[in-house]
Amino acid sequence: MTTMAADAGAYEAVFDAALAADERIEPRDWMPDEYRTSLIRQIAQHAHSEIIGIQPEANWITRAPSLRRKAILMAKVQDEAGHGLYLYSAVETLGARREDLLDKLHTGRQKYSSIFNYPTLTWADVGAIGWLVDGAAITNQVPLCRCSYGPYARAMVRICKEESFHQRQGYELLLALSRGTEAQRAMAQDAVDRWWWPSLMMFGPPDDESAHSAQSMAWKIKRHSNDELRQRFVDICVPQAESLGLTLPDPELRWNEERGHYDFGPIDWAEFREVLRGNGPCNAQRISQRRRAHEEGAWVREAAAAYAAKHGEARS
Ligand code: FAQ
Repeated sequence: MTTMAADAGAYEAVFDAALAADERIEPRDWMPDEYRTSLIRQIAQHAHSEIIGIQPEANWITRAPSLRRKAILMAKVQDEAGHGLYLYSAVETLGARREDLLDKLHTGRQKYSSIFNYPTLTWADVGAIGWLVDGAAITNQVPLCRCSYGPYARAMVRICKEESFHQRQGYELLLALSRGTEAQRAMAQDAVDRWWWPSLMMFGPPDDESAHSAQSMAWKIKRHSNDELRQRFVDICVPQAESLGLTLPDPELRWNEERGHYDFGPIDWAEFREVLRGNGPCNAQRISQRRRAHEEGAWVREAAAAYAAKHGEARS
């Protein structure tokens, strides 16, 4: 064995031992190239989702029904931008450049969550996103607080706290509508009917079609499979829907005593695949709006770079 090969073997053994002991892998630690690449893929997709996810909700800021609702929604949207910031910073610790990641998003070479390709047709959609989309995000992300990669795990702790607050505001918004006039209740029900199935798709393809799950779980990036988390989410939502006085649009939804879980009907995976291919209701609009925002924000990046250069000069 050459010295270099012996060194690589020793590094790998240290990496494997750290994973086995549930220790965190930190940016300066040795890690397999595939581990690094897979983390860049997942965290970049997650960061892109946070900033694209601003669009459907920001659509309602100017039309929020009261000053209180407007202030809450603006704070939530700012939180999502902040999540994007933590996550882009986390990917940078792996050696990726933010400009490259954004370029990949803008040219369709990196994905963002399927859920943000659906339109927000009424005010109740803001509530449905908070309750269901943030609810699904929390279910998926709480286990990521124990992800083996330190910077991602730590970013997740704060993100999950903020997402919990978002989920509560969505629930409270829907409760107010559900207890309101008949038209308001119908609007809440319609929003839940449209967001339920896309929310279940957020957890990714079924386990037997999930390309990355087995390896990601072996590396302790993911702690549970897509189907496990999807089931957990359904089990949480059913009693919450009952408390809201709303129904979930699935005639096959029923408690299974033997499994100790709710059974649910089949998911339309053809629709999911179409959305991933770029053919969802809002894919084109989301990307063109993102590109425009990026171009219009060029002066901010230039000013920040000029300030940083001057600041750096002053210090040296
Ligand atoms: N949409 O092998 P798997 C939020 C892709 S929450 C689009 O199972 P993996 C908060 C997947 O990338 C939303 N693509 O993949 C918020 C892969 O393609 P690739 C974001 C999807 O990684 C709330 C291929 O399918 N959250 O933004 C989706 O093991 C409200 C095969 O799939 C995260 O990103 C999908 N739904 O598991 C913001 C959480 N599902 O990369 C604003 C972190 C799968 O080979 C308002 N990510 N794909 O080209 C994860 O936990 C995982 O990456 C999964 C997918 C679970 C999403």
